[in-house]
Amino acid sequence: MRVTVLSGAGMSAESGVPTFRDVETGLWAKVDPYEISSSDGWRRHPEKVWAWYLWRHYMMKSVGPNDGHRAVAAWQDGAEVHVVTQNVDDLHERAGSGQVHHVHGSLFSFRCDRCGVPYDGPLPAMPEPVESVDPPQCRCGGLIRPDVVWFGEPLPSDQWDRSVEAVSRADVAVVVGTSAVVYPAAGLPDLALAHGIPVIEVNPEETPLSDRVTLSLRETSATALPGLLQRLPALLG
Ligand code: BV8
Ligand code: ZN
Repeated sequence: MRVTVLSGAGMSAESGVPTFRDVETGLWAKVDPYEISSSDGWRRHPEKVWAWYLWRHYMMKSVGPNDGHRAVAAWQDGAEVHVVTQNVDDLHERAGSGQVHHVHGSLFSFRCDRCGVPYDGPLPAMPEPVESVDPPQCRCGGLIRPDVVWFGEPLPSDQWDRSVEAVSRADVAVVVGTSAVVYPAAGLPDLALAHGIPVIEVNPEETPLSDRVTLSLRETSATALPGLLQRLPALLG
């Protein structure tokens, strides 16, 4: 069986990683996640954007995959599993998933925002979150940025193409922990439905997808995913 998982920030919530929505209440209440994750935000105040990403990069060292990530990795024992994730963390990989497509990039690689050369130089230590840190400079005079996709930027075509293929070839798609508002990623469940592929949503809250998917489970990812594949025949009838 071919399973394609479409995951968002809710997948990492039970690992202690704030979602974009939590960000409005938690640690970063005073920043607008949509503004700080945009190319305009980077142009306006790169030091604030750099501090946010550096903190999120460091925070990943203190968290680990949860039962949801581990369940998706375990599904590989009996199925062909592709993970298409909007998340920039590495928790799916750390849980053991082999086919992970990051449509919005990653916190773990950096590049120059002018000449594009990859940066693997030293990163300043960040024991606790600070509001502003000057990003390193490239020899060309450009600034070092995270390899994430900001609002207003195109998605990496190789990751996107592999994601569209993984959705189009799936026997079932499982959409987990996403508010389904950011395009084009939010259009992938509809692509599955258009191919007649059953789509199961796992989210404790309703989303714009909920009334379109085959089945919407009001459960958290760490609760629903461990037994989900075994439940599929009964759930899909
Ligand atoms: C592009 C990376 C074109 C950085 C992110 C007007 C209309 C339509 C579209 C647009 C428009 N204006 C602009 C656009 C396009 C725009 C867009 O869609 N905007 C939206 C806001 C309307 N999209 C773009 O700009 C994209 N690029 O279109 O380029 C182009 C083409 C050619 C040339 C130039 C340009 C780029 C979008 C990528 C932005 N980058 N992330 C980073 O991570 O820092 S987006 C970021 O937010 C995430 O990656 C994710 O995609 C998005 C939403 O986050 P979610 O993952 O859904 O998480 P969220 O917090 O929102 O929700 C959590 C969910 O989990 C909730 O539903 C909650 O109930 C649930 N949950 C909570 N706990 C649990 C749980 N679920 C399960 N278990 C739990 N325990
Ligand atoms: Zn450069």
